[in-house]
Amino acid sequence: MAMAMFMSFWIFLVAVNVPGGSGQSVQMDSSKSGFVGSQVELRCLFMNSNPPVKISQVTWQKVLNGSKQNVAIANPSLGVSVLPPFKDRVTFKQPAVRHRTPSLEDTTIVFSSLRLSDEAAYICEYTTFPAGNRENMVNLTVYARPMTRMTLTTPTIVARPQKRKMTVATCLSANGKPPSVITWDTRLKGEASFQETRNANGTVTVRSHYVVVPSRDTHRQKLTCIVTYRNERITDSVVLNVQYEPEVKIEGFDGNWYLNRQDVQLTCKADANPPVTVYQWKLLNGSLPNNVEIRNNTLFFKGPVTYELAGTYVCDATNNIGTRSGQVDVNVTEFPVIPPARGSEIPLEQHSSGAAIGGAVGGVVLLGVAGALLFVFLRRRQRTFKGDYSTKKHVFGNGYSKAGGLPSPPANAQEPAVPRGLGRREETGADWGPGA
Ligand SMILES: *[C@@H]1O[C@H](CO)[C@@H](O)[C@H](O)[C@H]1NC(C)=O
Ligand SMILES: *[C@@H]1O[C@H](CO)[C@@H](O)[C@H](O)[C@H]1NC(C)=O
Ligand SMILES: *[C@@H]1O[C@H](CO)[C@@H](O)[C@H](O)[C@H]1NC(C)=O
Ligand SMILES: *[C@@H]1O[C@H](CO)[C@@H](O)[C@H](O)[C@H]1NC(C)=O
Ligand SMILES: *[C@@H]1O[C@H](CO)[C@@H](O)[C@H](O)[C@H]1NC(C)=O
Ligand SMILES: CC(=O)N[C@H]1CO[C@H](CO)[C@@H](O)[C@@H]1O
Repeated sequence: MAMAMFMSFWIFLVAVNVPGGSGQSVQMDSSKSGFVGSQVELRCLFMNSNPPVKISQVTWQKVLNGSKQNVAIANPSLGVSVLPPFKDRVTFKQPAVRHRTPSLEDTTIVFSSLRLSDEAAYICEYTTFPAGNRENMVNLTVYARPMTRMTLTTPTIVARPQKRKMTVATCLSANGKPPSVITWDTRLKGEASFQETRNANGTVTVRSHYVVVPSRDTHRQKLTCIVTYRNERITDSVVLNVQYEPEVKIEGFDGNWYLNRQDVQLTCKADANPPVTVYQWKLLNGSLPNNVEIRNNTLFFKGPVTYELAGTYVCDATNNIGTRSGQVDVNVTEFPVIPPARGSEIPLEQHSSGAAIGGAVGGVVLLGVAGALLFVFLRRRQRTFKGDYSTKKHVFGNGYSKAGGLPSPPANAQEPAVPRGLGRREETGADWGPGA
């Protein structure tokens, strides 16, 4: 509270120069400012108390580097004079100053079409009789609004495999006074460099380059330049267009290509800018099987799966920037791979607590009891209905059911059907986890 009162008192002192002295004073603003080309009023008021004095002349002067230069003079008997460099741009605000019997209490001047060179201190001096001279001073500051611009180095930036840093955008705030401050806002990982050039007329050009290593990750990233000029914020954004060679992967092999499966296919998926123009398929250490049909980026295998399909398939994808490959190891199994039963896995993964383990143990015990009961039941049936059992056996031995799409392996198959591309199956398995 006391602090605030002190501050306002201080501001009052600064805002209005009230020099000491008896009776008379000249009142002015302590400082004024304006932009190049604009106009500004420099206030000058003669405050007179008793006894009244006679104003014999009012002189406005510009003070720069300690040297004084007359700007305008108002004399009650001789009239008004505005001196050459200021003639067209400075006038007394009150018409009364120019009257035949002038009133010189308010000799405020209007300064128009401000130039940077007008920045100086200005003295308003009253010559009075019999009190002598009274004067005061105002500091005039001239601002120049900068020209602000953001540019991309090139409309399209090419990500080179050498991973060289390059300037992708430049932000410029030219010929400003006071100088601007440039900052960047982006999620791009990069560095900014800053550079300031002082011009002869007192303005400053600020320039900042934003440097990144162009890559797939920098494509479509937004880069914003924030120029702060006095209390203004000017922002400008660009979205990078980065060209990069294809990033290739092959989809379609699910780790479960078994003999006689129908309609399998491999698709070459490429992320590229610009888009891929050419896809090329090949089989490492061999030629593509006869029954494949290539349509755009997809390899269709006509007819049933055979062992001949196994191998490492490579897809070369090409765009303007380059060619990159993806590959997949295809293994063919005799029988379909049956995914592990879901029910037995999920509860264990979701709560790996004592309770869950207890439940699992309980389940195993229960399964054991059920198995024993079934065994006893079947033994009894075998003894009573022998023919019935043989029909069941026949059903088991029967081949592939059309509805499910996945034929079951014969009951007498000794070796388990283990896929050779096991890694992929673990990927799909993750989809059944707690997260899915
Ligand atoms: C005006 O500017 C001068 C120098 O730039 C400074 O010394 C002086 O204190 C200023 N006067 C006021 C009233 O701000
Ligand atoms: C004021 O003085 C500085 C050096 O002290 C000089 O560079 C500048 O040109 C001078 N300005 C004028 C208007 O004479
Ligand atoms: C200041 O100087 C710069 C460089 O010479 C110029 O481009 C700019 O227009 C000048 N500004 C003003 C307000 O005269
Ligand atoms: C494929 O051929 C290359 C040599 O041409 C050989 O080094 C490589 O071991 C072969 N790969 C397979 C899986 O046969
Ligand atoms: C595949 O290529 C054909 C021309 O061969 C074209 O008409 C079709 O649009 C393409 N399909 C896709 C999905 O790119
Ligand atoms: C041809 C081929 O890709 N064979 C692979 C099948 O899977 C086994 C193991 O999973 C690999 O060792 C083979 O190279």
